Amino acid sequence: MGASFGRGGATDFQQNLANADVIVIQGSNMAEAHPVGFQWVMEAKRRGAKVFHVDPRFTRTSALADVYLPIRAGTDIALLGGVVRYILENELDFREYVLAYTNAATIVSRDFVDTDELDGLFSGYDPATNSYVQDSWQYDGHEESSGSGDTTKERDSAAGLEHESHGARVGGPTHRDETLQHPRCVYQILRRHFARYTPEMVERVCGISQEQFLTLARAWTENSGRERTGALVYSVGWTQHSVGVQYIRTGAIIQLLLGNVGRPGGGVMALRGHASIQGSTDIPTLFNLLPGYLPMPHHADHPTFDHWVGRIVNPGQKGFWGNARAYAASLLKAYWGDAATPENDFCYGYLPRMTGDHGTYQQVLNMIDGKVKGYFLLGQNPAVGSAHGRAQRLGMANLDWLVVRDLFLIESATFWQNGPEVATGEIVPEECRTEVFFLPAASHVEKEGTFTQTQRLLQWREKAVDPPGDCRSELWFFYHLGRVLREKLAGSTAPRDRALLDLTWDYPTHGPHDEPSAEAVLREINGYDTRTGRLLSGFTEARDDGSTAVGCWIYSGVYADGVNQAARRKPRHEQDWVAAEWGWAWPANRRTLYNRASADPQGRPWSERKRYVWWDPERAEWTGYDVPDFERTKPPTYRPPEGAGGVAGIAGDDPFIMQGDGKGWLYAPSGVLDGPLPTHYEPAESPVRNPLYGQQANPTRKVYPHPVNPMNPSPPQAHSDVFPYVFTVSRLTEHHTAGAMSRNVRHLAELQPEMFVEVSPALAGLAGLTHLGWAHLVSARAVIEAKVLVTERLTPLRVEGRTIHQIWLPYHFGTEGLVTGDSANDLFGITLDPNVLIQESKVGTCDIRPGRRPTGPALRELVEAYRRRAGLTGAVVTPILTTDAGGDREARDHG
Ligand SMILES: Nc1nc2c(c(=O)[nH]1)N[C@H]1C(S)=C(S)[C@@H](COP(=O)(O)OP(=O)(O)OC[C@H]3O[C@@H](n4cnc5c(=O)[nH]c(N)nc54)[C@H](O)[C@@H]3O)O[C@H]1N2
Ligand SMILES: Nc1nc2c(c(=O)[nH]1)N[C@H]1C(S)=C(S)[C@@H](COP(=O)(O)OP(=O)(O)OC[C@H]3O[C@@H](n4cnc5c(=O)[nH]c(N)nc54)[C@H](O)[C@@H]3O)O[C@H]1N2
Ligand SMILES: [Mo]
Repeated sequence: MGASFGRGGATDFQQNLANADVIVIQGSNMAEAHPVGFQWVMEAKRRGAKVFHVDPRFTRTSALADVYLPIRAGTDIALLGGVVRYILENELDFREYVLAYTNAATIVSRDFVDTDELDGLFSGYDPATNSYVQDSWQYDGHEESSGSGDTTKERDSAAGLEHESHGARVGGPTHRDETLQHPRCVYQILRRHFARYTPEMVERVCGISQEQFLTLARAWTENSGRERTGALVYSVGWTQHSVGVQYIRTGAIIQLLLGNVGRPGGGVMALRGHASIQGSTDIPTLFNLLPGYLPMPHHADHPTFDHWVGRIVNPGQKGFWGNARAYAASLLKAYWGDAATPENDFCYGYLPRMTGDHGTYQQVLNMIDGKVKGYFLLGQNPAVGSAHGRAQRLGMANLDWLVVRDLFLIESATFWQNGPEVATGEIVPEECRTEVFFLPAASHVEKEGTFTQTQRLLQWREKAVDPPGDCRSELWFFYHLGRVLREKLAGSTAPRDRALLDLTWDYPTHGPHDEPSAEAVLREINGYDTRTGRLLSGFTEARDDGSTAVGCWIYSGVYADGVNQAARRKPRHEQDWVAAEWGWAWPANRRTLYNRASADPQGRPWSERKRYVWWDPERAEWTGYDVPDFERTKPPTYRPPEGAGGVAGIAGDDPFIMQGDGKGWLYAPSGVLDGPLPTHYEPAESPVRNPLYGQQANPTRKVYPHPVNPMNPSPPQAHSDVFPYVFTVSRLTEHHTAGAMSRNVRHLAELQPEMFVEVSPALAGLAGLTHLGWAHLVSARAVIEAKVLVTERLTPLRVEGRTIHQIWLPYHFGTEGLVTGDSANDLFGITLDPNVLIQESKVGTCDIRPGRRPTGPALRELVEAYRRRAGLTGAVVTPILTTDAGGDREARDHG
C-alpha cells in the first residue's frame, strides 16, 4: 500500500464501505473476523451493491456474498492479473483519473526487461544473492538514482515497511506521454505484462472457471467511473504469503485503474487484526522501525544523524517526507529531552543500530544455535501462533532466561513442561536450561490507554476494573523497569549507560501501585513546544531545531488544544456520516486518504453522487465532508516551479502527496524488492508447476536454510508427490489467534472444543477419512492430529488438468487451557515475503492419513520417514529454484 499510494494504512474507514457499488472481499473472512465492520458491507448490499467473496473455503462471509468464488490458496495474483488484463484489453479504465492521478503516462527506463522475456524474472536479477539490482526498473533518465541500494540488506531489514508512511523515492522530474502510446510508458508496459493473464490462464492457475472470472471482472469494471465506485477488502489471507506484498500491489493497480482510490465507496480496506495491530506498526514493536515509520538506523548506512535523515528525505524529493528532519529531531528530543541538542545531533548516537535481520524468525533460529541468552515475550504466544511451532519451542528451550508477561499461563511459558517435544524426548524438563519468569499482565479492561484500530483510528479506553492480584499493565512494567535500571545505574560514568540515564523518564504516577499516567504518554506522543510546553496542533508544527519534542509525528494532533481527541465520542446522530468527532484518525484526523482524488483535476466533484472533497473557488480552499488530504489553500491549477522539492513540488492535481512524484503507482520503480509489477509465482510449497513462467516461486523470498527448517519439495523438484495436498490455516469466530484468550473462556471453549480438520467429501473418499473420526497430517517439519470434519465448504479444484484438494485447519489449539489440541502451525516451515518479512502461513503442502498420530519417539520417526521419501536427507536446506534466465537452474545451496 505504501509503494502504491504513499501510506501503508487502510485507505478508508469501514463506514465508507456502505457507499460502494461493488465490494470484493478476498483474503478475508470479514463476517467472522471483523463482524462489527461487516455491518457496512451489509448496508452496501441493502443499498444495491454486489458483494463478491474469493476464498479457498466457503465461510459465513461467502454465505452473505452475492457471488462466492473458490480459489486455490496462493494464486490471487493470477486472478487479479486477469482482471487487470480485462480492464486494459477492453479499455475499461477510468481514463481521466488514470491519466491525471497515476503514473500510467510516465516513461520507464529503456533498460527495463519484463518477466515475459526472462521466464518469470525481471531485469537486474542477481542469482548470487537472489535479489534485484533495481536500476533498470527506474523511470526514464533516473537509472542512476534508483535509491535501491543493497537490496539484500533491504530485505534483511524489511526496509519496505518504511513506505508505510511515505512512498518510495523518485529521482527527479519524469518524462510522460499523455497519449499513453509510448511503448515504454507504464500503461503499455502494464498491457504487455498482464497480456498472458487470460481467462483461460486464470482457470488453469486458480481453478476458477472462465465464466465465474468474467462475472467478477464485469461487476468490478461496471462499477467504475464518475458515478460509481468499488471497494476492495483484504486481510491476512493475502498478507501471509511469500508474495503477499505483490497480492496487495495487484489489488491496488486495479483500484487505481478503475479510479477507486480516495473516493466514497472506494479504496483498499486493509483489515488489521488485534485491537491495536495498526498501532503496533505506527508506534512499532518491530525491529526495523521507529515511531511514525522512521527507519531504525543501520550501522553501515546511517553513521550520523545527517546520513540518517538524508536517506529519509532524499533531497529534491517531492511530498511531505521532505520534512523528515523535523520529525526525526523531534522524536530524539522526546526521548532524550534536555540532553538532546542540535550540537550533539540530538543524541543520535544513543539509538541502537541494526546489523542485519533481527526479525522474530531469525531470532528463534539464533536461539536454537545458542546465540541468544534472554528473551522478553509480551502479549505473544509464538509456541502456537508463529510458523513452525517446533522451532519456536526448541529455540525458547535453549535460552538462559525467558520473561513471559501474559493473562494466562500460555504454551510459550510451559513448553519446557508440557510441549509436544517433551513427549518425543527432545526437551527434558529436568535438563531444560531456560529459566522462565511468568509475570501476570493486566488486560485491556484493566488499564487505560488508546487502541489504534484498522482504520487508523485512535480510540481512548477507560479502565473498567482494577487488575487482580499482581497483574500489572505494560505501562507500569516498562516504566518501573526503566526506573529501577536507572536507579541501579545512577552515578555510573560509563558512556554506554548515558542513553538510559539521559532518557526523559518523568511520567506522573497515581494509585497504590504508582501507575504511570497514560494521558501523559499520549501528550508526549502528540508533541509539545519544549520551551513553553504548549501541545502541538499537528505535525506541520514539528521543528528540527530542538524547539519541539514529538513522540510519533503521524499522531501529532491527537492532543491538539490540550484535549484528548482520541476520547471523543460524539454520537453519530449528532454529526454527519463521516463522524469526524468520533476518536481521532492519523494523519490529521483524515478518514479517507488521498481524498483530493474524489474531485476531478479541476477540483470539481467527479459527480454529485460521489461528492466528497472539492475545491471551493470562492473561499479559495479545499472543503468537503472530510479533512482534505491536501494543502488546504493550494489551488488545482498550482504547478510547481522548476526544481521544486518537498511539499512545494506537489502540483495542484497530484493527490498522492506522500509519493515522490505525487502519483498513484501502477508500476513501482522502487520500494518493492520482488518486482515493479506483480507476477504470479507458486507458493514456496506447491504441488503445481507454475503455469505462467519457468520461475516456480518468488525468487527473492526470504529463506532460512537451517537443519530445523526443511521445505517440502515442489515441482520441478522430485518427490513433490510425497506431500500432495494444499493446506491453509485460519480463524474460527469462537476462538482468538493462538487461543489463550478463548480456550480459557468456558463459553467459547465449549462452542469449539476440539482441534479439527476440514476436508471435502471427495478427499475424504480418496484418503479414507471418516467424518468425526481422526486424521493426522504430515509435513517435513511435523505431524499433528485432528478430528475430521467432512464438508462441502471445501471445493476440489481443477488445476492444470488435475484435481487439487485443499485442506483447512484452525490455528487456535495448543497444550494449555480448558480445551487443547495439536497446533496447525507446527506443520509450516519458515519462508517469508522479502519486503516485510511476513511468514507464508496461509499455504503449504502436506499429506493426510486416517487415524491418530504416533506418540513418543515414533512421532519423529514418522516425520523422518517422510523426509527420506521426499529426498530430504542430511542437512536440509531450502533451495531457491530459478529459471535459466537467472543463470543456473540447479537447486542452490545457501548454507
Ligand atoms: N473471531 C476472531 N476474530 C478475529 C481473530 C480471531 O482469531 N478470532 N483474529 C484477529 C486478527 S489478529 C486478525 S489478523 C484478523 C484476520 O482476519 P481474516 O484475515 O479475515 O481471518 P483468517 O480467518 O485468518 O483468514 C481470512 C481468509 O483468508 C482465506 N485465505 C487463505 N489463504 C488464501 C489465499 O491464498 N487467497 C485468498 N483469497 N484467501 C485465502 C482463508 O480461507 C480465510 O477465510 O482477524 C481478527 N479477528
Ligand atoms: N498459520 C497461521 N498462523 C498465524 C496466523 C494465520 O492466519 N495462520 N495469523 C497470524 C496473526 S494475524 C497473528 S496477529 C498472530 C497472533 O499470534 P500471537 O500474538 O502469538 O497469539 P495471541 O494468542 O494473540 O497472543 C497474544 C497473547 O497476549 C495475551 N494478552 C492479551 N492482552 C494482553 C495485555 O494487555 N498484556 C499482555 N502482556 N498480554 C496480553 C493473550 O493472553 C495472548 O496469550 O498469529 C499469526 N499466526
Ligand atoms: Mo493478526
